[in-house]
Amino acid sequence: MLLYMLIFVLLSPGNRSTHKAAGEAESILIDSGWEMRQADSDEWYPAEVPGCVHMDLLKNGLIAEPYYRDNEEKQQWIDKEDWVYRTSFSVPADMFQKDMLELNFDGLDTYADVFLNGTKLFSANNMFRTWPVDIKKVLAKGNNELVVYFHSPIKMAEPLWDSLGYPLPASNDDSEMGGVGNKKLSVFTRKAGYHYGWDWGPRFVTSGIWRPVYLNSWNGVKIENVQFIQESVSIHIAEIKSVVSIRASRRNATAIIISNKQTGEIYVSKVVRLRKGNNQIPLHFTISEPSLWWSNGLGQPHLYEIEVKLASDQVTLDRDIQNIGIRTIRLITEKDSMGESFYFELNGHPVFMKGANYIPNDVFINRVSDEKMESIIKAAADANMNMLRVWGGGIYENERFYDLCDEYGILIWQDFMFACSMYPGDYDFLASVEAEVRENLIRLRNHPSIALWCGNNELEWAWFGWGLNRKFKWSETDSTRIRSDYIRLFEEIIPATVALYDDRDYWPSSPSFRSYGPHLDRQGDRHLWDVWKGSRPWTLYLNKVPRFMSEFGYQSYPEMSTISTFALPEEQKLDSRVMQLHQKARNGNQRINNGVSREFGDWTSFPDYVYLTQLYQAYDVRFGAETHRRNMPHCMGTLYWQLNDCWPVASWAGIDYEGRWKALHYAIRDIYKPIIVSIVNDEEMIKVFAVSDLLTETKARLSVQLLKFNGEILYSDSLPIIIPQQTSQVYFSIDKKRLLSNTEQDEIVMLARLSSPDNQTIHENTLYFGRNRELKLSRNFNLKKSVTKNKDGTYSISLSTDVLIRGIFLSTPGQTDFFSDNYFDLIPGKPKTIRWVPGSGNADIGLLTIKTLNEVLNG
Ligand code: BMA
Repeated sequence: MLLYMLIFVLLSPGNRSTHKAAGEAESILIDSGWEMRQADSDEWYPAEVPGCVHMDLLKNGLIAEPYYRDNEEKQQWIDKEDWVYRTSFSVPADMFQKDMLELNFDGLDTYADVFLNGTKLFSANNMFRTWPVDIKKVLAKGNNELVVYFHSPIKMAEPLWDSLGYPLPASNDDSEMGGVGNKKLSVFTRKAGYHYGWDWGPRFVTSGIWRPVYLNSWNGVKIENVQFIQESVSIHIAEIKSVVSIRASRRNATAIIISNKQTGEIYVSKVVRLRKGNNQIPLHFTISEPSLWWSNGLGQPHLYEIEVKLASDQVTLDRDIQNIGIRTIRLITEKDSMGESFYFELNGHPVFMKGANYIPNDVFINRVSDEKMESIIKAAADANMNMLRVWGGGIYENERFYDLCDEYGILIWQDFMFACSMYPGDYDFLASVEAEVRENLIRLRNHPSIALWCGNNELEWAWFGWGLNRKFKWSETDSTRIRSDYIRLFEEIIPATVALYDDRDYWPSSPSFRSYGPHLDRQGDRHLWDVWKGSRPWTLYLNKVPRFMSEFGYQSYPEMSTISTFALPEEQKLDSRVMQLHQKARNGNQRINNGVSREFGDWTSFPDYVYLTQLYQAYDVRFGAETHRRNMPHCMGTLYWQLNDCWPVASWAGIDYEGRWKALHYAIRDIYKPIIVSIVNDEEMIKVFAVSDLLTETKARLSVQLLKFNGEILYSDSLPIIIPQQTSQVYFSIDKKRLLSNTEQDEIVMLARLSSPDNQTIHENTLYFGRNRELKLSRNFNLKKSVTKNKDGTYSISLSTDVLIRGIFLSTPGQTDFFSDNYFDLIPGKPKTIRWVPGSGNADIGLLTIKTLNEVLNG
């Protein structure tokens, strides 16, 4: 048995310390020497903690890569087994003498019995909770054996399902794949919903020690957590009330010193008397002339590094360091002329939210490296997003995620972890949820990025809009019970817990309309799925503009290089079994095909099809987001479904599992710019809007042109404009008949450009007059390409053309290669230079290929 210990800072769930001094509380990370076995086998294998059963089986060569081909089907046995983990450790003598010795499991997934030296410490049953336990009496001076026994999550939930007496809906729980028939077991277990399968995710109901295990020791006092409540914030002064929660092993007097780590300034220092047990000490301080925290696009997300120190006679006893942002954030829902508002106000300013819904980056959460996490958040920021919604079927993310959002200025709409299902309401379940909510509030509440707590994903909508009563044929008693369980959880317990531990707003469900009927677009937030599920053209977004769009989207396939990671060449076709296993949405391919063929007509090869699905998705979602932005301030936010993927699959994501940007992510980056120009093809008029999210007015020049695909200019105009802050207005309109007389509509494009007084492009946009398949996109173009290598190792690819080319898609086989722009149109007379950043793997500019819509449509 290996023995390895790492002494480092105290890191309990409420704390993010980075320092340790003599005399302080200490922590040992218990991450070494772990082994695992199947419960009914004697054979032990090396294991990784944090980690999970599937990844340990993979690393030991006992299963193949779960995402490859049809391995998902072959690995369903794993969740029906019990698994055992063990390690051993010893404790330094000085630590052994301390007053308090605690083991802390930051996360156990999910049904686990924990034993130390043969004594059972506790049983866990909620993946989202932490499990601190006093081990002073059980700890041995020499070797200590720690064992964690995981019960099968399937076997544990089955009796609960069997005894409930009525079915609870969980439409995404792929119980059939799991081999348990119609038993939707996910709702009984406080575990990530998407582990049971989703309409973009596989089913792997894993088990494991998914977050770190620590041995914490301390004498006298320990900081449990610190809350920073911003009582008032202005550009002159921030008044902050901190509440320091301290545990004391005996009565004593301690100094609490709160200071700024960056400047050394001491904000407050006070000696307090502590009683044995828990102490809550309020301390007020002010920060004058504060640098405010702003969301991406509006300013710097300034962070203050605040240290809270406990000391006695100049000796530091414990400390806690956190990055906080000074800002106010509120959700404003007030009656107005259009119904009821729904917008976020940051530092007193309404802010239009531009973003996406976020899911975990992997089914096996510990596979997500820090680099991958950062690349996803950075990609969101690079795409001009200012909000992500952490969707309720996944997990409360790790610290790294929220730290990155703090640093990149990305606001978070945080769901609690409930999605698309109905849940039990017995005492144990509710108590478990209450503890989960409390712990996550305490862990996350100091992050400036968090803007809103939201009860769940789509439960309210499901109840009122999905005809559940009819579908499940519940008796009146059962139906009343399910509804009252819902109300108890999402309208009583969770909001009351939020109010107790944080001062942010709570929204009961996404979407929540408050009332049903013809008012859907006048109040609340909305998920609009009519375009995808109803196979309707994207122009439908024009007629259904809500106060805040928190979900809408369209599926596409990931690039061929991503498909090649899971399908053999002969399987790379739509009807192969492997491809079908990597399309989880009901009628998914049919719906993709409806859109693609309506817009582009027939396709001839699978790679062309994949490319068309991406273009379709990009054009569709971009059209929606552009519509929402034009409709501000009626609509004050647009979050499409979904930012990222958790495995390689056909999905709504804009960034695929391999990190490749789909056409959608490029398109969204463009249409989320702080200022955009937008051309609307109305009944009789063509109208050109400018939309600004900025807090100051902008002087610009608006130029419009009507061009033939061969470059001939048919119409041209330009005018100076002033775009007031945070507005959407029409600056130019022209009678359609006048503009389009004497031209064929299938060979023209309208261009609009906003430029600054020094002629820098602010934004450009185009309008075509017809579906793509109707356009006369010519194969006979002369695309000139020149490539130069830059000093920094990147390449510049300069492109120009004699006739308009749509949807230029550049690709190389390199794994993490990046193009500064892609899937764009190239207009005669407007050359374009793209930067290529070679990545890992087979990065070679000589292998560059170019696909165009002009060729694919004329294939
Ligand atoms: C939304 C989400 C997810 C789902 C997506 C696509 O309603 O909340 O549950 O994956 O639709 O169907």
